[in-house]
Amino acid sequence: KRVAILGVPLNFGGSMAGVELGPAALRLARLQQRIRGLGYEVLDLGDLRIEHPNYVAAADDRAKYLREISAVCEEVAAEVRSILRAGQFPIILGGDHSIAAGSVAGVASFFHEQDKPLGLIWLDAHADMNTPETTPTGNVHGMPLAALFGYGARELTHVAGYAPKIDPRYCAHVGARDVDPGERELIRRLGVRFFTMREIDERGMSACMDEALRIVSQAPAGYHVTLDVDVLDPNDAPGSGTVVRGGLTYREAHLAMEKIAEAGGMQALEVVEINTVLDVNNKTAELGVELILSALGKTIL
Ligand code: DIR
Ligand code: MN
Ligand code: MN
Ligand code: MN
Repeated sequence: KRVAILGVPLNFGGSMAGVELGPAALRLARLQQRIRGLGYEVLDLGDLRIEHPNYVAAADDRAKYLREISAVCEEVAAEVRSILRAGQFPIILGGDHSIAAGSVAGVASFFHEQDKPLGLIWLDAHADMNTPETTPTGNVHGMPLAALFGYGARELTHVAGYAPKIDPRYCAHVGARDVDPGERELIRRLGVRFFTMREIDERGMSACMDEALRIVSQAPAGYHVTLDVDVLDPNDAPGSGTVVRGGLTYREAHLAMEKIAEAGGMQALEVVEINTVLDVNNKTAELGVELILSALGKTIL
């Protein structure tokens, strides 16, 4: 029961300042102490040092700061791999979601050495399935899931030296409500299982998570969990640069995390895209910590 926390204060995968302070906001909400309170040994590795690019990307760039982001992702992958080698459980704090091309690569490559494919739960309002060809913004934080499936820029797909990292049949996406046309096409082509807000409303979070967990639990290595806070309803999580109405409620999100804890196979956990400039009284970071605790097994009784 040893947890290692790694902050990745990267913000140039999105187009807004504020997400680079996500790790600080989660620590301010006493993340380490509260995980310790659950009976874990906690090691805080601090933040990865990130140098901000000293130029401004062209507005029509199809993948802004791709090389810089790729370099950070390689470092994240190496750090996460060494956490796993040390027998610890990695908790990665973003930073924008482009870091997942590195964190998931780290976990996947660790198990790849043992020939065990990794599963993946992606909680997000967005699909994050764009490529430089389909992106409407050029922001790399809209591309990491496609990259993990082997689609998009080689700098992202080949982090940790190989591709793909994830087989679509071991992936479940939860909470989508804002999907771009190019993403829709790739989702269909790959047959990725998306539990959209429509389906969650119709069937309930409980049934959707049961099915999502059945899918990712087929993966021999277990699964990585990545949570973009914009999956949450803006009422509960105002601290996001890309809020979309109609998201997961406080209770649905907790239920999802509690079910993940119960299921058992989680190999790493990541919380990204908290924007401290837009947050209100650190509310989104507080919720982020609560959700991490639920995912680590905190229960009511
Ligand atoms: C949009 C927004 N689909 C893009 N994506 C976001 O820029 O590719 N993902 N915000 O979290
Ligand atoms: Mn995202
Ligand atoms: Mn998102
Ligand atoms: Mn986002």
